[in-house]
Amino acid sequence: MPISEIEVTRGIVEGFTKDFLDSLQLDVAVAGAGPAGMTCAYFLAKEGHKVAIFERNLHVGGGMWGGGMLFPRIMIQEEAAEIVRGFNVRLEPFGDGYYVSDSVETVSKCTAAAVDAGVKIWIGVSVEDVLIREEDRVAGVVLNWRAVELANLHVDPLAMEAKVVVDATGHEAGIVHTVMRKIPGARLFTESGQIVGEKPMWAEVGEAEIVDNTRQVYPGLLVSGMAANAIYGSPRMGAIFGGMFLSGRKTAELATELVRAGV
Ligand code: 48F
Repeated sequence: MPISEIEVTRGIVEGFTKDFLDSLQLDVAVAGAGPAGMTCAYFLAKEGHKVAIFERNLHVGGGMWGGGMLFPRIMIQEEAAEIVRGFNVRLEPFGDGYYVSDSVETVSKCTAAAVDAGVKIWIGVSVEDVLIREEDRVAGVVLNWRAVELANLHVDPLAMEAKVVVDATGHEAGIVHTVMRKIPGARLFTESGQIVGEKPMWAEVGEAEIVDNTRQVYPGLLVSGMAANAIYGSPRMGAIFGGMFLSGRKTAELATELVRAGV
């Protein structure tokens, strides 16, 4: 039975519109579909939360695809292995307490797990700003097409409400930077109240500190993955990824607490 172009168009627009409208009021909005954002969203969806990820690229996976210097392998430590195994990723033991996995397999399977758990992933969509409500609480995401940004077109964004917003934008920590730029005198829940900034590579320290750095950094706004280290002044760690998965899982736990507390 042939299908007309108009029916193809209707199917796509109706499907998109239904899901988009359904996402207008989220429990948790995650900016960035790297390992941290994806893991966070997966655990939240498994708990029954309404969660969406907004990824400005056309592809998900963030810095994971390219492994180390384009060798498509990533290193994962024992502490994070159970999370990655939960995505059905095959892990090759390496030395004492470490594993190597195929980065393409890891991205694909963790994406599949998140989608199966109920996460909605919007690609080509940038979080360009946040919604702010009483007492400067972050209360949602302001969205635009990445293509609009790249073309430098003056097009107003749309918005979705969320009880909690997660900055999982990696090294940029773009959502926290936006909050600091747009709210005069804003103070983060860091010691100085300011963004400390990412330190040069030191894998051992970066991995040791990332879970502790995974916190609510501003009312209604959590930092996850490399964004957490970038805000709290910890080192980067290169192609070892266990901390990203562990940070993602902790972010889900913190977000769950905030959603339950009705923040
Ligand atoms: O960079 P990314 O993979 O962050 P992560 O989950 O993991 C970091 C590791 O990949 C690696 C590392 C390992 O030791 O250091 O760097 O913390 O994923 C971040 C994603 O966020 C997207 C970006 O395209 C990437 O896919 N992103 C960044 N800014 C925005 C955004 C934005 N404003 N709106 C939507 N997506």
